[in-house]
Amino acid sequence: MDYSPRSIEKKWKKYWDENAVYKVYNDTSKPKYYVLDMFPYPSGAGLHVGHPLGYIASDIFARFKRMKGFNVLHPMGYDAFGLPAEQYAVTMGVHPAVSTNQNIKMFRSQMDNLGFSFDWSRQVNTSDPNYYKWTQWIFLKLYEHYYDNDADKAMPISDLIVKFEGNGTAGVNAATSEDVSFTAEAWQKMSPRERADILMNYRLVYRKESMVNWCEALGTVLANDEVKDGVSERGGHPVVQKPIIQWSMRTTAYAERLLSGLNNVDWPDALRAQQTNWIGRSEGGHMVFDIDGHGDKIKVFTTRPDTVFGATFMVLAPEHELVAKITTNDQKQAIDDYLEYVNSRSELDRISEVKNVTGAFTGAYAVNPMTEENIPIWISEYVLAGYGTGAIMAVPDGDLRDKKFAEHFGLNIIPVVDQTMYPDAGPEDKVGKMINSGFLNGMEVKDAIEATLEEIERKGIGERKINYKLRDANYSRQRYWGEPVPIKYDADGVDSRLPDNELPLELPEMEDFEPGNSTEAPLARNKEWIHSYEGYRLEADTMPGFAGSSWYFMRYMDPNNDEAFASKEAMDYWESVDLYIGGAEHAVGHLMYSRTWHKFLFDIGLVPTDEPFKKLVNQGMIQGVIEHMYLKKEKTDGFSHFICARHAAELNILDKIAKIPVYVDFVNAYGTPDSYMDISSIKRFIEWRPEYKNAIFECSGGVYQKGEYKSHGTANDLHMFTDSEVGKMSKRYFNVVNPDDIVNNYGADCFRMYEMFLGPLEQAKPWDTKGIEGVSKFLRKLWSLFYADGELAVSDEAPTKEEFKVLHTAIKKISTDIERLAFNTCVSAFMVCVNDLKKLNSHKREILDPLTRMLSPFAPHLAEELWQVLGQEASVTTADFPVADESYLKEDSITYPICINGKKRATADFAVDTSKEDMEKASLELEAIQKWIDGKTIRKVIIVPKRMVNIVVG
Ligand code: ANZ
Repeated sequence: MDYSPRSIEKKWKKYWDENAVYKVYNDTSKPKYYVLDMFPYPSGAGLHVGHPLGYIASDIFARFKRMKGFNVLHPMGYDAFGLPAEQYAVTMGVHPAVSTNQNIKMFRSQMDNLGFSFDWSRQVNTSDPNYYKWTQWIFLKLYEHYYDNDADKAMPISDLIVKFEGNGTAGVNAATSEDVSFTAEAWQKMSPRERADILMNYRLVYRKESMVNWCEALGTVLANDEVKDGVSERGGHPVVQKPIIQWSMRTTAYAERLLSGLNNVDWPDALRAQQTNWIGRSEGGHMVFDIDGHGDKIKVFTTRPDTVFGATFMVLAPEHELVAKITTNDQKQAIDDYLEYVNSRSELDRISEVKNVTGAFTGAYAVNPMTEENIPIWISEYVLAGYGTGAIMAVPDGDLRDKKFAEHFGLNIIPVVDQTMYPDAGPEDKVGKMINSGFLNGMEVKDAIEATLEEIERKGIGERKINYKLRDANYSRQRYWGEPVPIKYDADGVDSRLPDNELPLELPEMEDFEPGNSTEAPLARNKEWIHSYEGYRLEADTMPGFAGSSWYFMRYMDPNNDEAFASKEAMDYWESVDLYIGGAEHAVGHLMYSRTWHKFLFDIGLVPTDEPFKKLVNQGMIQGVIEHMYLKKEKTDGFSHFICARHAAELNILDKIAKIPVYVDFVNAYGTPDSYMDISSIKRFIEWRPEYKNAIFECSGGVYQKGEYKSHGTANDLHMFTDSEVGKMSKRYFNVVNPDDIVNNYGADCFRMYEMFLGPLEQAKPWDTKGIEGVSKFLRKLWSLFYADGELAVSDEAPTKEEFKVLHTAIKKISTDIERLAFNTCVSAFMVCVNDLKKLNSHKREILDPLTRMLSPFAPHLAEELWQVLGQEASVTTADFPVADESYLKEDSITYPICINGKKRATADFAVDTSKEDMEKASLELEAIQKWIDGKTIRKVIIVPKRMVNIVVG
């Protein structure tokens, strides 16, 4: 029988399906292991060969753990709400629910094709009302809690109300949007609307007017991580700043715990560093400056309080509330002009372009609390409204931006830190001795910072403060395709929640779901739905894409529960994710949001751990080969003129060339530097791009045009070299490889092993279809250990020591490498093992049985078939993973070269445990040695264990 992946794979998929082989029970008698993939959003493009890389890796690991005796949870689902799914629907002119379902079917069939061991009975779909009921429920829990800084956890808003009733804000230390303080009496006197507004300042999801990234083309507000270089990440549309009222999530309340939690997870250093920078903790102090002739004061945040004697001016963010108040009549025009300029700039422009120094003087002066000198107050775009207090004391000697500003506008510069002892240090290094700084003079910077903080606290003009760059996450989308927010407003605008028994608040069917060109969300147009509660108006914004993905991994534990998002028993058993594999692009999005939600759910006792993902691995991207043809920008005799890439480079005319990406399969032997198109590929190219049917193709070896060629030799000599590079796999470059095509040709097992063989999981690597042949040959060779010349060849003879050694060497290598997720070296170890067995002509059952079990995580279909060939009845997935027997790996004897004065004169085999004395004696007795030492004096015999015996004679 020959190896036929197609029929084998079909047979075993059916078997797995019919026998529910991958169904997972919450069987607490076994130790658990949870392997999670980042679930895909079901886009219309389907999977390409890059997507399954992580899925194959996690599947191998899940299967391995199962065979090691663990009860393994390995689920899959769909992140189906959100912008991408909706945009696809809009482009295709179908309803998102319809396109999402179609896409889910396609994804499912593509994944099924690859032989994954997912328990599909646990599938989640974030756009399914039975799922988003719980997303809404968790949202309401966030809404009903605030962050108590003293308890360092989330607490019920109802407790806060009790505090307000008793003592007002006295004794309340909570995470808020704004500092507020009031008495119990004031609270009692407030209207319901006023109270609602106060509570919003505390809720963990809250409404607030905020400047948002407004994208006209997408008709929505974008999160910061959806904006790249001032345009939307999807589609590259312009983004401007606009104030609207919307929901936010108080992620900042968790900043410190998000940071410290990174010490307790096994994540890649690069990822932890990204989150650390994103959180951006900085230690310093608040300091208050009087304004000359005004009652108001300016509060600044500084990381360098020690430099206060060098603070020669102040800068407010243009949006700072005091700007209008303190600007003098003389300066009003200058300030107004400047504000107009700033409005045209995005936050990103403002922080990235430091080259141009811009600003305007308010005409007002502050008083430096240490020098008691008057210092001018300016406004400038480099001070951001959303960070610290939106105001700074400017120290030209300590901060480069302040220095540039002072130089540009001719402001005073006082040196305050002498760094001559630290020739390599810059201002940011926080080293040096204080000068011109009163009581700080002579102190080292670090001590001076501490001394200043003590002094300002003593004087009552400031206090220590830790700031974070992290911002609260935007939680509103003015879009249709998302979870409705279960909040209603009465006629006075007082918000309240929907009761639990009204959940899910279902997204209504709407024909016209596209975003309009205002900030109003599409749901607001559905008057019937918006007013479905008598006397109330429902919230029209929907939740952001990250809502559903912030907790989906908990739902897999108990996916069909209607009483809770998952039962306590299920969560106590599965606990949290042991291994999470996914793309590095989610570092500060999904992975921040889900950690925040998880910490919140932990605070209120709903999940058993503080961190959701113990170990995390980012798989590298699979890249594509990009092929370009060279087209001359100028036509020749009115014809488009393609030129051989090599030739163009030689002629040095690259500036006169346009690069046209072409389908990689038009190109022969692609891969740098020898990719070329022959006449048949040029013909296929013309069929694909008929606008070039008359073009001139100037190849190496001749010219081709309109079906005719002029060549020095035959048509076969015409080679049109292309330009190959490794880059993104993308439709744009016509280099997308669909896994289904590979599976059709080679089988899923071959595809799986080949993807792993490409290189280390974490590394980016180019897809190269050529290499797959090697893996396919390997599988056929493996098959030939079972079937020789089409006949069953398995024998019950006892294996030799050598055969056992080959097998156990592979078991040892593969089992350690799987644990390290080094699947590429596992595949090589399989290849070495099969080659060696082939050389030994081994067909023994005692060897093939463990080999088949070991193969099962990698090539599951083939392993099932071979397992059956070996006469087994149950699925190989229920068998144990083989264990290496070290006794087979020990060398019995070693062949030593026996040298005289360093020259090899003979060899001898010694058992590994032979003593040095015995080796020396035996060596000297060898006949071949005797003749060399005859009559000479033996000065020394050197024995290097496992290496050599050297006899020194003279
Ligand atoms: C005086 C000073 C002297 C400063 C000195 C630095 C060096 P990080 O580490 O980023 O937190 N700053 C404060 N708020 C700002 C805002 N809204 N926009 C722009 N800059 C702001 O840096 C904090 C420092 O950045 C603060 O310390 C402040 O300048 C500035 F030798 O105060 B410093």
